Amino acid sequence: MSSLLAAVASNGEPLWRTIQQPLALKLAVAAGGLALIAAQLWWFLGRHGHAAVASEGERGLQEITITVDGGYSPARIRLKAGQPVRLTFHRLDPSSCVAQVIVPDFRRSLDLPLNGRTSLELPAMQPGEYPFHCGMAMVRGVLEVV
Ligand SMILES: [Cu+2]
Repeated sequence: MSSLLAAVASNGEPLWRTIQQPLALKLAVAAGGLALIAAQLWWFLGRHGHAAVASEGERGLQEITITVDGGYSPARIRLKAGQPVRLTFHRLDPSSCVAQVIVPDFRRSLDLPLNGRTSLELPAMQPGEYPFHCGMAMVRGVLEVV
């Protein structure tokens, strides 16, 4: 390690030197970094608000419209177990990121035309959580079946 610290350029100047920073500044930078990490985890993994409840139609079909604009709204949808589901995605966001939605547990994917409404029917589910996300898994939602 000491040989590294003693490294000098051909002109005799040290290759780098340590700049002393006040401890408070180091702590502030570390705290800022941790806060950003926490915000990122919350954004990608956290629960954002309460679950929206799907409406119930004929023969117990549960229906909900999900607006796709920057994210899924609602992103958390509460459904009843044992009854079929129709999700309608209304895409307003021109970003190609959200042009496709995937429900991995059902091996279903759906292309969402811009400004269109596209429906996906899913069979009755067991209680549990079933995530859905965009083609790159950056925009996320979850079906909360109880
Ligand atoms: Cu995406």
